[in-house]
Amino acid sequence: MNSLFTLALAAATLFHTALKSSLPSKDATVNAVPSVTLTFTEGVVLAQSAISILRPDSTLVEKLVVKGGTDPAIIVGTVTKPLAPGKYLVRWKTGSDDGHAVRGTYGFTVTPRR
Ligand SMILES: [Cu+2]
Repeated sequence: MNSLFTLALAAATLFHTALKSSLPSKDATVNAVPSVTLTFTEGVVLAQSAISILRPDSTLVEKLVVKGGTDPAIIVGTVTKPLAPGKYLVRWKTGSDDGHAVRGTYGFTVTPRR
């Protein structure tokens, strides 16, 4: 790989979209999770977007139906099955406007309702 190509890759990595915030947020403890909302630093490609909820051992709990909103930087996955108390992972992927795929995983915990 020549150095110019390496530089171009580094620049692309700097400028494509990144996860800015999420609901539930990373490492949050919540009573219920009706949906997962991911907000990115730039617009994302809905057709390349996927959000799943997994157990900590990566067993699939639910692959969410993902929708966009009026803000192209936000995607929302609807959780149809109530989550039992326990620890979970959100695994997401999406596409930047520049064509690069971005992905990530973060954890959250569901506690019993009082
Ligand atoms: Cu990029």
